[in-house]
Amino acid sequence: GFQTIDVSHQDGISRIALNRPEVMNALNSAMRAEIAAAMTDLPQTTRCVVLTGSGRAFCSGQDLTDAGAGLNVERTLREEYEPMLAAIHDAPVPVIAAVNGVAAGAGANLALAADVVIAAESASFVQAFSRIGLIPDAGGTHIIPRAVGMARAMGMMLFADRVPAAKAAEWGLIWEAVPDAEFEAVVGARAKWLAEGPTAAFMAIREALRASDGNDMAAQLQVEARLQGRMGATRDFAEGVAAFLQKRAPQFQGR
Ligand code: T3D
Repeated sequence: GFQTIDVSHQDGISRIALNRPEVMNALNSAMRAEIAAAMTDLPQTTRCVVLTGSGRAFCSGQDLTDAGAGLNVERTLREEYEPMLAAIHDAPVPVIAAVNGVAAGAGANLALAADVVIAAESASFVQAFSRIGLIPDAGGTHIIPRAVGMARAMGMMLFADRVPAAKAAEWGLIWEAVPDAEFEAVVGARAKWLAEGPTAAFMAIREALRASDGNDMAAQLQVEARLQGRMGATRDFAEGVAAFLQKRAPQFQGR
């Protein structure tokens, strides 16, 4: 069993809840290792992961009672943060970050490592790092300027303001902000959609979008042709077309 996270599997959805609510789910060594372990050891039946927080926060970032002078920050990033982030980034199924409350520091960037971020309206995103004399890590300096542009990225990082969920959605930092009362239902419906969907296509969409970062149009057309060639041979494509023609809902198997 896990000590710092709560993991459950149901109906093709694996739910991983950060579970140190007394410190707003701050990340310590154990939690980083457990998130990586849970993400790399998903059941065969899992077709969507929901990463969320217990209590009123999503994650407050590095546990600051473990930090400070003398700590080898670079080693912690390389040996503990990188494997955790890689496990999310390279997950074999879509990952939803369900941001139930504040996401600060590496906790914000942990959420942004997911494929899709859904936040409760009362949640917020804080690049808190410069308040303690650090730079944003855990991938923040890569993902944030691409999502929101340089001016907003710079402002978020220099001023360490709390960016409310609605503004994060308006800026394109996250997919959607939903009223708190509807949050669980919306996350549940989105997770069900992904868990019952064409998993191979979802993973190829992720691959194509990531490849676009360094490609011009000609190179990206090659990526699309290669990936679409693979999709054309899937059962889910055959099923999707058959279901359309028969005017019924498709039954995707994920392959
Ligand atoms: O290895 C390395 O160090 C490098 C890696 C760095 C990665 C990083 O993530 S650096 C950034 C670390 N995170 C932060 O700087 C955020 C610190 N927390 C906050 O700014 C605020 O707590 C929040 C904005 C997250 C929430 O504010 P608020 O007012 O809603 O709650 P609070 O009262 O500040 O916090 C509630 C409790 O959680 C409180 O404990 P208490 O007083 O009830 O006993 C607080 O100390 C604790 N807590 C919050 N964040 C952390 C934490 N304890 C340890 N570590 C935390 N990060």
